[in-house]
Amino acid sequence: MVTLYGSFPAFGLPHASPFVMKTEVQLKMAEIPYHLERGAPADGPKRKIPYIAEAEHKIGDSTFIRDHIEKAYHLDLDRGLTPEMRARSWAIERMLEDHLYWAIVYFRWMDEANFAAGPAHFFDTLPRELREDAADEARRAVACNLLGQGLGHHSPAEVADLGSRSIAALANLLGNKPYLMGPAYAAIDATAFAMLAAATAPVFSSPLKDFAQRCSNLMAYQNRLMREFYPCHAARQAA
Ligand SMILES: N[C@@H](CCC(=O)N[C@@H](CS)C(=O)NCC(=O)O)C(=O)O
Repeated sequence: MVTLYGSFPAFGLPHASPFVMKTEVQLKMAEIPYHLERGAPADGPKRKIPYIAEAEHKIGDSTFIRDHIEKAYHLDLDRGLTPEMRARSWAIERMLEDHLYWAIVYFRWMDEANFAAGPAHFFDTLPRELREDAADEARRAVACNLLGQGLGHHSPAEVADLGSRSIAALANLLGNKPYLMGPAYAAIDATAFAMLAAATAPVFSSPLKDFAQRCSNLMAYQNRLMREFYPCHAARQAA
């Protein structure tokens, strides 16, 4: 049995981490039974979540986890896709994971109100006198990561502009198809769904969320995938 070490419901989403949501949706697409545990990045082989454990092995990074499940269970989440569609999927995945994700992180962590409404609560279980320092230290580490990645050097308006270009590209790539590659879902839909859900998470306000919410095809797609893969969460949201 696969154990998925991941995050927890937060920010009005099934998971705080879009990478955990991507992997969980890919496990559901693959119809592989799994057990979900809360994981600490420091315990993972890549010092990030998600990671999975199966028998003696621990595998980290959502892309390598997908590779592992496809090989171990002899399946292909992109079956039926042409080489050109697979190449397009990879390009979309990199845009979402290595670009849009960081714009989402920027607005979650660097915006005062969003930080207070979201990431600051990661430290709620610490003794009261330690919380503020721990939150400040984590925030400084995220600011450093954003500088290393590059987006941290830009103003909020510039990050909003760049991130919105990725969302607009995704909206145009989806067009009026049910899924990114056509009538049936493929692995890339797990990433796109998870990143869109993260960009529009209920507890945050951001220009990315405003932009995404104006893309009606993306919102219909996100809501459909939420009903398909997280029916209980979708029903709670609708109530
Ligand atoms: N490339 C990784 C990215 C995973 C990732 O960035 N996870 C974040 C949570 S969304 C994390 O563990 N951050 C904690 C840290 O960097 O200390 C993947 O695809 O799994």
